[in-house]
Amino acid sequence: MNLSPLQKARYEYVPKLPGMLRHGIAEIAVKKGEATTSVADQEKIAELFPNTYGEPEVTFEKGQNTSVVKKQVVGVILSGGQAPGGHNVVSGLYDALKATNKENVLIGFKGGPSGLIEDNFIVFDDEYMDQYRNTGGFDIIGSGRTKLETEEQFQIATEVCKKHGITAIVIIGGDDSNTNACVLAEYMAAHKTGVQVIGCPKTIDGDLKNEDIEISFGFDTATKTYSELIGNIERDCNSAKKYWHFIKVMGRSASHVALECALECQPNICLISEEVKAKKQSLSEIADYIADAVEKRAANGNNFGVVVIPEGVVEFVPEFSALINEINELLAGSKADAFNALESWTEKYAFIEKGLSKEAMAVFAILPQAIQQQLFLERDPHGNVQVSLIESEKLFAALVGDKLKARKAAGTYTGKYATQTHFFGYEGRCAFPSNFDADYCYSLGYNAFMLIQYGFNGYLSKVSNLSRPAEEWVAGGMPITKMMNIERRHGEDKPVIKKALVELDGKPFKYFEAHRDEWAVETSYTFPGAIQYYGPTEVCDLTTRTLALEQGK
Ligand code: FBP
Repeated sequence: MNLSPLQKARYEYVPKLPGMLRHGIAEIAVKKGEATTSVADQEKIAELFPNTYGEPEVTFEKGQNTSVVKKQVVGVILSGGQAPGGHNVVSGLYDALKATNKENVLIGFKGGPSGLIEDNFIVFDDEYMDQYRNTGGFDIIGSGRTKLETEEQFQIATEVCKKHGITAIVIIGGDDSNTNACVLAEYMAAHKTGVQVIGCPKTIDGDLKNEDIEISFGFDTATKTYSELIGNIERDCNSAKKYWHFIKVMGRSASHVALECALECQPNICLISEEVKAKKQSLSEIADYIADAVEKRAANGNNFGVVVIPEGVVEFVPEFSALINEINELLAGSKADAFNALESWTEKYAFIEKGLSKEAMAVFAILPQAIQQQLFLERDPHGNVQVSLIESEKLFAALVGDKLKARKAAGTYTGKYATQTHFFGYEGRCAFPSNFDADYCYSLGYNAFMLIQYGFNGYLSKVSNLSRPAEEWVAGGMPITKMMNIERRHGEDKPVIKKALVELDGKPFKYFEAHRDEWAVETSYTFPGAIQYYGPTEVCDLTTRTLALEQGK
């Protein structure tokens, strides 16, 4: 492998552990807290998880290590979308495991959860591990989106564990993967397999967050990467003064990523999906809202600006999700064949017009033709429209253009409107982890092993007090059942970890709300610049504005 100078330098970086884990394995003691209950639906969750419910929160502290010494064989899985820092979770886990006992073994299941079922694995050694320290990506073992949720999969997983003598599995994933980790932990306990299951909170989307998980790993680096790019575009935009840039940022459903980028960069407009839903805004209303800013800025001679759009926004527009449901219905099963047999777009349009309700057709009709066609071309394996593939940055650029044309005709707007569109997503998921993510992830992995060593099952590795220097971070674990509630999924009541959307009464949104009118009209851009790995702490180790605001900083 050809190594860049930065990669070589990052190999030398020593991630910072929470102070309480810095004294060496022999001096890590465990302190149990109060018994826990789930965030909601306590009776039902307790009934579903009789072996793992109600366990106490735990914290590690300096003291004598009293864990039982036995050989540990640990399996690790990376699950779902990449997030910077995943490699450091593995290296933290590996280092703690080896520091406890040189005979301990770490097995990596390849390609995500399916690696466990297919028994596709590697055994880590120092040489292999060292190639991945402090690097981005999940290529150390790969990742995948297979869900571990059926009894049959659990049986196979148990067999695979038996074969390797596995004593614990660490699942590094988002809310769904950790929900499944919790179900697997209960299965392992109920069947007395002796296998412990520990989760680690990952996702750049930032929606695995609650009173115990302050931030999911990867969010810090991904938002810093997008903010750098948005800041650069803001500078370009303010230099050339000729384009409105519409920038879509990743985050499948929650708008945490968009909000954090807005707090970092102060663009003219940032849409927040959760607000769109709460206010039941229509596409036309959103386009008018953006067009108002374009018009006001044009009146000041500023025919340029930056609009940030969260990836999932269209799903939060009530009339748009109603349209999607009707399209899914219109093309369900064999009905799609009749549609596909039509040759011209005019014929197809007539078919659609006949099939949709008047309300849905009204929404469909205002969409640019390219988006209309996307809705009928891009289907998932179940035949449903893939909303995440809709180019909403182009959609809003076009809808605003229509509004401005009308305003020009009415004589209220006289500016120039030229657009550029961008999507920032995958480029943020595998960046070299920021110092924060490198430290946080290493700590999560190290800590996960301490949970294993002390015999805990069905716990999430928890590191908190994160807006303070790493020395003051608090390491421990929380039963995953504590984060569960019952939700209706695919027509069934299921125990799941509650997904955290942007809270409209939360401090980050309130701060944004208090400033956005000014940002819309003025040019108040801020330029975060590239992630800094070396230099003063206040530049290199700083975490997100979201976390700082949430923690009252
Ligand atoms: P996770 O929730 O698994 O962490 O993935 C997040 C994400 O990056 C979303 O932001 C994005 O919508 C999605 O993955 C893209 O998935 P894919 O890699 O399958 O295209």
